[in-house]
Amino acid sequence: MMMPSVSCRFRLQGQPVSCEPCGEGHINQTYLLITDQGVWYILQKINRRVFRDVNALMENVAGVTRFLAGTEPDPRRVLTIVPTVSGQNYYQDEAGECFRVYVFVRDSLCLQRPEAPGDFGRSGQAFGCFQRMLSDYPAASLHETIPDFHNTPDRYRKMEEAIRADCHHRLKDVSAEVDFARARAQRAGTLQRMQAQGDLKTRVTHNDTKLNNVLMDSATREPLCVIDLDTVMPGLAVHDFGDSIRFGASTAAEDERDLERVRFSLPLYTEYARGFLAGCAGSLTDAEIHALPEGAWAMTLECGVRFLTDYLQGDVYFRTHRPGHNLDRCRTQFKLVADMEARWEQMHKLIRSLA
Ligand code: ADP
Ligand code: GN1
Ligand code: MG
Repeated sequence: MMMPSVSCRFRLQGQPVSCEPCGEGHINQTYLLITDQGVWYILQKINRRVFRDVNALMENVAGVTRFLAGTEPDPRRVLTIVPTVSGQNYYQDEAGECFRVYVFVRDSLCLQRPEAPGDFGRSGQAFGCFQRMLSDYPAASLHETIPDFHNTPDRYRKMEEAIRADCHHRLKDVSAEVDFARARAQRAGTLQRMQAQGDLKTRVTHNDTKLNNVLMDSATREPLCVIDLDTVMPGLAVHDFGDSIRFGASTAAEDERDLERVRFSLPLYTEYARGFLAGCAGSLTDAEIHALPEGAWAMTLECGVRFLTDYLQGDVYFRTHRPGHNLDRCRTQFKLVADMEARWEQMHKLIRSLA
Protein backbone atom coordinates (compact mmCIF):
# COMPACT_ATOMS: atom_id res chain seq x y z
CA MET A 1 0.00 0.00 0.00
CA MET A 2 1.14 3.57 -0.70
CA MET A 3 1.63 5.54 2.49
CA PRO A 4 -1.93 6.57 3.24
CA SER A 5 -2.54 10.30 3.02
CA VAL A 6 -5.17 10.00 5.74
CA SER A 7 -2.53 9.16 8.36
CA CYS A 8 -1.63 12.85 8.72
CA ARG A 9 -5.18 13.42 9.97
CA PHE A 10 -4.52 11.49 13.19
CA ARG A 11 -2.50 12.30 16.30
CA LEU A 12 0.23 9.73 15.68
CA GLN A 13 3.56 9.58 17.46
CA GLY A 14 6.02 10.00 14.59
CA GLN A 15 5.78 9.77 10.82
CA PRO A 16 4.45 6.61 9.14
CA VAL A 17 7.16 4.44 7.62
CA SER A 18 5.03 1.44 6.64
CA CYS A 19 1.40 0.52 6.24
CA GLU A 20 0.47 -3.06 5.31
CA PRO A 21 -2.80 -4.98 5.19
CA CYS A 22 -3.42 -6.85 8.42
CA GLY A 23 -5.81 -9.48 9.77
CA GLU A 24 -8.54 -11.60 8.23
CA GLY A 25 -11.69 -9.65 9.01
CA HIS A 26 -14.46 -9.90 6.40
CA ILE A 27 -15.79 -6.37 6.75
CA ASN A 28 -13.38 -3.47 7.22
CA GLN A 29 -10.06 -2.78 5.47
CA THR A 30 -7.42 -3.07 8.15
CA TYR A 31 -3.76 -1.97 8.03
CA LEU A 32 -0.86 -2.13 10.43
CA LEU A 33 0.74 1.30 10.39
CA ILE A 34 4.22 1.78 11.89
CA THR A 35 5.90 5.11 12.53
CA ASP A 36 9.56 6.17 12.59
CA GLN A 37 9.29 6.22 16.39
CA GLY A 38 8.50 2.51 16.35
CA VAL A 39 4.87 3.00 17.38
CA TRP A 40 2.34 0.55 15.89
CA TYR A 41 -1.24 1.46 15.01
CA ILE A 42 -4.25 -0.18 13.41
CA LEU A 43 -5.66 1.98 10.62
CA GLN A 44 -9.09 0.96 9.36
CA LYS A 45 -11.23 2.06 6.49
CA ILE A 46 -14.75 1.44 7.74
CA ASN A 47 -17.05 -0.47 5.41
CA ARG A 48 -19.74 2.07 4.50
CA ARG A 49 -21.97 -0.48 2.83
CA VAL A 50 -22.23 -2.35 6.13
CA PHE A 51 -22.13 0.61 8.52
CA ARG A 52 -24.36 3.37 7.18
CA ASP A 53 -24.07 5.67 10.18
CA VAL A 54 -20.39 5.87 11.11
CA ASN A 55 -20.99 8.66 13.59
CA ALA A 56 -23.37 6.46 15.58
CA LEU A 57 -21.00 3.51 15.25
CA MET A 58 -18.04 5.46 16.60
CA GLU A 59 -20.14 6.92 19.40
CA ASN A 60 -20.83 3.36 20.51
CA VAL A 61 -17.17 2.35 20.29
CA ALA A 62 -16.02 5.48 22.12
CA GLY A 63 -18.64 5.02 24.84
CA VAL A 64 -17.88 1.36 25.42
CA THR A 65 -14.08 1.74 25.36
CA ARG A 66 -14.25 4.72 27.75
CA PHE A 67 -16.45 2.70 30.09
CA LEU A 68 -14.17 -0.34 29.99
CA ALA A 69 -11.03 1.79 30.44
CA GLY A 70 -12.63 3.16 33.61
CA THR A 71 -12.57 -0.32 35.14
CA GLU A 72 -9.35 -1.62 33.61
CA PRO A 73 -6.07 0.24 34.16
CA ASP A 74 -3.93 -1.90 31.77
CA PRO A 75 -4.04 -0.16 28.35
CA ARG A 76 -3.36 -3.43 26.49
CA ARG A 77 -6.67 -4.78 27.77
CA VAL A 78 -8.97 -2.19 26.20
CA LEU A 79 -9.15 -0.99 22.62
CA THR A 80 -7.88 2.63 22.47
CA ILE A 81 -9.07 5.08 19.84
CA VAL A 82 -6.43 7.48 18.50
CA PRO A 83 -8.17 10.80 17.82
CA THR A 84 -7.84 12.91 14.72
CA VAL A 85 -5.86 16.16 14.92
CA SER A 86 -9.14 17.98 15.45
CA GLY A 87 -10.10 15.63 18.30
CA GLN A 88 -12.67 13.49 16.48
CA ASN A 89 -12.81 9.71 16.82
CA TYR A 90 -12.77 9.12 13.06
CA TYR A 91 -11.89 11.00 9.88
CA GLN A 92 -14.14 11.38 6.87
CA ASP A 93 -12.50 12.30 3.56
CA GLU A 94 -13.96 14.32 0.68
CA ALA A 95 -15.28 11.16 -0.96
CA GLY A 96 -17.17 10.23 2.20
CA GLU A 97 -14.85 7.35 3.15
CA CYS A 98 -14.34 6.98 6.90
CA PHE A 99 -11.12 6.01 8.68
CA ARG A 100 -10.19 5.38 12.28
CA VAL A 101 -7.01 4.51 14.15
CA TYR A 102 -6.57 2.28 17.20
CA VAL A 103 -3.48 1.68 19.28
CA PHE A 104 -2.06 -1.68 18.15
CA VAL A 105 -2.08 -4.15 21.06
CA ARG A 106 1.58 -5.20 21.12
CA ASP A 107 2.83 -8.72 21.78
CA SER A 108 -0.58 -10.16 21.06
CA LEU A 109 -1.84 -13.11 19.03
CA CYS A 110 -4.90 -13.07 16.84
CA LEU A 111 -5.87 -16.70 16.25
CA GLN A 112 -7.86 -17.93 13.25
CA ARG A 113 -8.41 -21.23 15.03
CA PRO A 114 -7.55 -22.63 18.46
CA GLU A 115 -3.90 -23.71 18.30
CA ALA A 116 -2.97 -24.77 21.82
CA PRO A 117 -4.98 -26.55 24.50
CA GLY A 118 -7.10 -24.02 26.34
CA ASP A 119 -6.99 -21.27 23.66
CA PHE A 120 -10.65 -21.62 22.87
CA GLY A 121 -11.74 -21.86 26.49
CA ARG A 122 -9.77 -18.73 27.32
CA SER A 123 -11.49 -16.86 24.49
CA GLY A 124 -14.82 -17.97 25.98
CA GLN A 125 -13.81 -16.59 29.31
CA ALA A 126 -12.88 -13.28 27.65
CA PHE A 127 -16.23 -12.94 25.88
CA GLY A 128 -18.19 -13.98 28.97
CA CYS A 129 -16.26 -11.49 31.05
CA PHE A 130 -16.71 -8.75 28.42
CA GLN A 131 -20.45 -9.21 28.57
CA ARG A 132 -20.49 -9.20 32.34
CA MET A 133 -18.38 -6.04 32.49
CA LEU A 134 -20.88 -4.30 30.22
CA SER A 135 -23.87 -5.38 32.29
CA ASP A 136 -23.90 -1.92 33.93
CA TYR A 137 -23.46 -0.08 30.64
CA PRO A 138 -26.48 2.09 29.74
CA ALA A 139 -27.90 -0.06 26.96
CA ALA A 140 -30.35 2.63 25.85
CA SER A 141 -27.44 4.89 24.89
CA LEU A 142 -26.22 2.39 22.27
CA HIS A 143 -27.16 2.93 18.63
CA GLU A 144 -28.28 -0.07 16.63
CA THR A 145 -25.37 -0.06 14.17
CA ILE A 146 -26.88 -2.82 12.01
CA PRO A 147 -30.63 -3.15 12.49
CA ASP A 148 -31.87 -6.73 12.92
CA PHE A 149 -28.30 -8.00 13.04
CA HIS A 150 -29.12 -11.29 14.78
CA ASN A 151 -32.81 -11.38 13.97
CA THR A 152 -32.74 -14.83 12.40
CA PRO A 153 -36.29 -14.71 10.91
CA ASP A 154 -35.33 -11.41 9.26
CA ARG A 155 -32.20 -13.09 7.83
CA TYR A 156 -34.54 -15.69 6.37
CA ARG A 157 -36.72 -12.98 4.83
CA LYS A 158 -33.66 -11.49 3.18
CA MET A 159 -32.62 -14.90 1.87
CA GLU A 160 -36.08 -15.42 0.37
CA GLU A 161 -35.85 -12.00 -1.31
CA ALA A 162 -32.47 -12.91 -2.77
CA ILE A 163 -33.92 -16.22 -4.01
CA ARG A 164 -36.83 -14.42 -5.69
CA ALA A 165 -34.54 -11.87 -7.32
CA ASP A 166 -31.79 -14.36 -8.27
CA CYS A 167 -30.04 -11.43 -9.88
CA HIS A 168 -26.82 -13.34 -10.58
CA HIS A 169 -28.52 -16.55 -11.82
CA ARG A 170 -26.89 -18.54 -9.05
CA LEU A 171 -30.01 -20.13 -7.61
CA LYS A 172 -29.50 -23.17 -9.82
CA ASP A 173 -26.25 -23.96 -7.94
CA VAL A 174 -27.73 -23.87 -4.47
CA SER A 175 -30.96 -25.88 -4.40
CA ALA A 176 -29.61 -28.27 -1.74
CA GLU A 177 -28.57 -25.37 0.50
CA VAL A 178 -31.91 -23.58 0.03
CA ASP A 179 -33.76 -26.79 0.94
CA PHE A 180 -31.56 -27.25 4.00
CA ALA A 181 -32.27 -23.72 5.22
CA ARG A 182 -36.00 -23.84 4.49
CA ALA A 183 -36.43 -27.10 6.37
CA ARG A 184 -35.27 -25.27 9.50
CA ALA A 185 -37.08 -21.94 9.03
CA GLN A 186 -39.67 -22.50 11.74
CA ARG A 187 -37.24 -23.53 14.46
CA ALA A 188 -34.83 -20.73 13.46
CA GLY A 189 -37.07 -18.16 15.17
CA THR A 190 -37.11 -19.91 18.56
CA LEU A 191 -34.75 -17.53 20.36
CA GLN A 192 -36.51 -14.42 19.00
CA ARG A 193 -39.83 -15.80 20.26
CA MET A 194 -38.30 -16.47 23.68
CA GLN A 195 -36.88 -12.95 23.76
CA ALA A 196 -40.23 -11.43 22.79
CA GLN A 197 -41.96 -13.41 25.56
CA GLY A 198 -39.41 -12.16 28.08
CA ASP A 199 -37.90 -15.62 28.61
CA LEU A 200 -34.47 -14.43 27.49
CA LYS A 201 -33.00 -11.21 28.81
CA THR A 202 -31.83 -8.48 26.42
CA ARG A 203 -28.28 -7.50 27.43
CA VAL A 204 -25.40 -5.48 26.03
CA THR A 205 -23.61 -8.04 23.90
CA HIS A 206 -20.70 -8.12 21.45
CA ASN A 207 -22.55 -9.87 18.62
CA ASP A 208 -19.45 -10.86 16.62
CA THR A 209 -17.58 -13.20 18.94
CA LYS A 210 -15.26 -14.88 16.48
CA LEU A 211 -12.03 -16.16 17.93
CA ASN A 212 -10.15 -13.59 15.82
CA ASN A 213 -11.99 -10.81 17.62
CA VAL A 214 -10.10 -11.39 20.86
CA LEU A 215 -6.36 -10.82 21.18
CA MET A 216 -4.25 -13.13 23.37
CA ASP A 217 -0.99 -12.33 25.09
CA SER A 218 1.71 -13.90 22.91
CA ALA A 219 3.79 -14.99 25.93
CA THR A 220 1.11 -16.39 28.25
CA ARG A 221 -1.79 -16.94 25.75
CA GLU A 222 -4.09 -15.27 28.29
CA PRO A 223 -6.84 -13.20 26.68
CA LEU A 224 -5.93 -9.54 26.56
CA CYS A 225 -8.39 -7.51 24.61
CA VAL A 226 -11.77 -7.98 22.97
CA ILE A 227 -11.74 -6.09 19.66
CA ASP A 228 -14.11 -5.41 16.75
CA LEU A 229 -16.65 -3.50 18.80
CA ASP A 230 -18.66 -2.36 15.76
CA THR A 231 -21.63 -4.55 16.65
CA VAL A 232 -21.79 -4.02 20.42
CA MET A 233 -25.55 -3.57 20.84
CA PRO A 234 -28.38 -4.87 22.95
CA GLY A 235 -28.68 -8.57 22.17
CA LEU A 236 -28.76 -12.10 23.56
CA ALA A 237 -26.04 -13.77 25.61
CA VAL A 238 -26.77 -17.06 23.86
CA HIS A 239 -25.96 -15.42 20.53
CA ASP A 240 -22.51 -14.39 21.78
CA PHE A 241 -21.98 -17.97 22.92
CA GLY A 242 -23.27 -19.40 19.66
CA ASP A 243 -21.29 -17.21 17.31
CA SER A 244 -18.05 -18.31 18.97
CA ILE A 245 -19.06 -21.96 18.72
CA ARG A 246 -19.89 -21.83 15.01
CA PHE A 247 -16.45 -20.43 14.23
CA GLY A 248 -14.21 -22.07 16.79
CA ALA A 249 -15.75 -25.45 17.63
CA SER A 250 -15.16 -26.74 14.13
CA THR A 251 -12.36 -29.06 13.07
CA ALA A 252 -11.76 -26.92 9.96
CA ALA A 253 -11.73 -23.34 8.77
CA GLU A 254 -14.93 -21.42 8.08
CA ASP A 255 -14.22 -21.60 4.34
CA GLU A 256 -12.91 -25.19 4.07
CA ARG A 257 -13.91 -26.71 0.73
CA ASP A 258 -13.54 -30.34 1.75
CA LEU A 259 -16.60 -30.92 3.91
CA GLU A 260 -15.23 -34.26 5.10
CA ARG A 261 -12.82 -32.23 7.18
CA VAL A 262 -15.54 -30.07 8.74
CA ARG A 263 -16.91 -31.53 11.94
CA PHE A 264 -18.46 -30.04 15.04
CA SER A 265 -16.10 -30.71 17.95
CA LEU A 266 -17.77 -31.57 21.24
CA PRO A 267 -14.48 -31.21 23.17
CA LEU A 268 -14.02 -27.66 21.84
CA TYR A 269 -17.66 -26.88 22.56
CA THR A 270 -17.22 -28.08 26.13
CA GLU A 271 -14.02 -26.12 26.60
CA TYR A 272 -15.64 -22.93 25.35
CA ALA A 273 -18.80 -23.42 27.41
CA ARG A 274 -16.71 -23.88 30.53
CA GLY A 275 -14.75 -20.67 29.84
CA PHE A 276 -17.81 -18.65 28.86
CA LEU A 277 -19.77 -19.66 31.95
CA ALA A 278 -16.77 -18.84 34.13
CA GLY A 279 -16.46 -15.41 32.45
CA CYS A 280 -20.19 -14.72 32.96
CA ALA A 281 -19.60 -15.63 36.62
CA GLY A 282 -23.12 -16.60 37.58
CA SER A 283 -24.80 -13.74 35.72
CA LEU A 284 -26.72 -15.97 33.25
CA THR A 285 -30.25 -17.05 34.07
CA ASP A 286 -31.26 -20.71 34.02
CA ALA A 287 -33.22 -20.07 30.82
CA GLU A 288 -30.12 -18.60 29.16
CA ILE A 289 -27.95 -21.52 30.25
CA HIS A 290 -30.52 -23.99 28.99
CA ALA A 291 -30.69 -22.15 25.64
CA LEU A 292 -26.92 -22.15 25.00
CA PRO A 293 -27.07 -25.15 22.63
CA GLU A 294 -29.92 -23.48 20.73
CA GLY A 295 -27.73 -20.35 20.48
CA ALA A 296 -24.95 -22.40 18.90
CA TRP A 297 -27.32 -24.04 16.45
CA ALA A 298 -29.11 -20.79 15.54
CA MET A 299 -25.97 -18.70 15.05
CA THR A 300 -24.43 -21.36 12.83
CA LEU A 301 -27.58 -21.67 10.75
CA GLU A 302 -28.02 -17.88 10.57
CA CYS A 303 -24.46 -17.36 9.44
CA GLY A 304 -24.89 -20.02 6.75
CA VAL A 305 -28.08 -18.26 5.60
CA ARG A 306 -26.20 -14.93 5.48
CA PHE A 307 -23.37 -16.44 3.38
CA LEU A 308 -25.94 -18.04 1.07
CA THR A 309 -27.81 -14.74 0.69
CA ASP A 310 -24.60 -12.92 -0.11
CA TYR A 311 -23.65 -15.57 -2.67
CA LEU A 312 -27.04 -15.11 -4.37
CA GLN A 313 -26.66 -11.33 -4.29
CA GLY A 314 -23.25 -11.43 -5.97
CA ASP A 315 -20.89 -11.27 -2.95
CA VAL A 316 -21.59 -7.71 -1.95
CA TYR A 317 -21.32 -7.95 1.85
CA PHE A 318 -18.55 -10.30 3.02
CA ARG A 319 -15.10 -9.88 1.51
CA THR A 320 -14.36 -12.85 -0.77
CA HIS A 321 -11.04 -14.10 -2.14
CA ARG A 322 -12.18 -16.61 -4.77
CA PRO A 323 -15.26 -17.47 -6.82
CA GLY A 324 -17.77 -19.40 -4.76
CA HIS A 325 -16.14 -18.33 -1.50
CA ASN A 326 -19.42 -17.42 0.19
CA LEU A 327 -21.00 -20.68 -0.96
CA ASP A 328 -18.08 -22.64 0.51
CA ARG A 329 -18.60 -20.76 3.78
CA CYS A 330 -22.32 -21.47 3.70
CA ARG A 331 -21.66 -25.18 3.24
CA THR A 332 -19.33 -25.44 6.23
CA GLN A 333 -21.93 -23.75 8.42
CA PHE A 334 -24.70 -26.08 7.27
CA LYS A 335 -22.43 -29.10 7.81
CA LEU A 336 -21.87 -27.94 11.38
CA VAL A 337 -25.61 -27.45 11.90
CA ALA A 338 -26.25 -31.03 10.78
CA ASP A 339 -23.50 -32.29 13.09
CA MET A 340 -24.98 -30.39 16.02
CA GLU A 341 -28.39 -31.90 15.35
CA ALA A 342 -26.80 -35.35 15.47
CA ARG A 343 -25.20 -34.54 18.83
CA TRP A 344 -28.07 -32.57 20.29
CA GLU A 345 -28.55 -34.63 23.45
CA GLN A 346 -24.84 -34.54 24.25
CA MET A 347 -24.71 -30.78 23.73
CA HIS A 348 -27.46 -30.35 26.32
CA LYS A 349 -26.03 -32.90 28.70
CA LEU A 350 -22.66 -31.15 28.68
CA ILE A 351 -24.19 -27.79 29.52
CA ARG A 352 -26.22 -29.36 32.33
CA SER A 353 -23.08 -30.92 33.78
CA LEU A 354 -21.19 -27.61 33.67
CA ALA A 355 -24.04 -25.58 35.13
P1 ADP B 1 -13.29 -6.66 10.82
O1 ADP B 1 -14.59 -6.04 11.24
O2 ADP B 1 -13.02 -6.48 9.40
O3 ADP B 1 -13.21 -8.08 11.30
P2 ADP B 1 -11.47 -6.02 13.04
O4 ADP B 1 -11.70 -4.79 13.85
O5 ADP B 1 -11.83 -7.32 13.65
O6 ADP B 1 -12.16 -5.82 11.61
O7 ADP B 1 -9.91 -6.04 12.66
C1 ADP B 1 -9.39 -6.99 11.73
C2 ADP B 1 -8.14 -7.62 12.30
O8 ADP B 1 -7.15 -6.62 12.60
C3 ADP B 1 -8.29 -8.37 13.61
O9 ADP B 1 -8.78 -9.68 13.41
C4 ADP B 1 -6.88 -8.34 14.16
O10 ADP B 1 -6.06 -9.28 13.49
C5 ADP B 1 -6.40 -6.96 13.75
N1 ADP B 1 -6.61 -5.93 14.80
C6 ADP B 1 -7.68 -5.11 14.92
N2 ADP B 1 -7.54 -4.27 15.94
C7 ADP B 1 -6.33 -4.54 16.51
C8 ADP B 1 -5.58 -3.98 17.60
N3 ADP B 1 -6.04 -2.94 18.31
N4 ADP B 1 -4.36 -4.52 17.88
C9 ADP B 1 -3.87 -5.55 17.15
N5 ADP B 1 -4.53 -6.11 16.10
C10 ADP B 1 -5.75 -5.62 15.78
C1 GN1 C 1 -18.05 -10.79 9.91
O1 GN1 C 1 -16.06 -8.55 10.84
P1 GN1 C 1 -15.78 -10.00 11.08
O2 GN1 C 1 -14.96 -10.64 10.01
O3 GN1 C 1 -15.22 -10.18 12.46
C2 GN1 C 1 -19.48 -10.41 10.28
C3 GN1 C 1 -20.01 -11.41 11.30
C4 GN1 C 1 -19.97 -12.82 10.71
C5 GN1 C 1 -18.54 -13.12 10.30
C6 GN1 C 1 -18.46 -14.45 9.60
C7 GN1 C 1 -20.36 -6.82 10.96
O4 GN1 C 1 -17.23 -10.71 11.06
O5 GN1 C 1 -21.34 -11.09 11.64
O6 GN1 C 1 -20.41 -13.76 11.65
O7 GN1 C 1 -18.02 -12.11 9.40
N1 GN1 C 1 -19.51 -9.05 10.81
C8 GN1 C 1 -20.45 -8.18 10.40
O8 GN1 C 1 -17.14 -14.86 9.60
O9 GN1 C 1 -21.33 -8.49 9.61
MG1 MG D 1 -13.17 -8.89 13.16
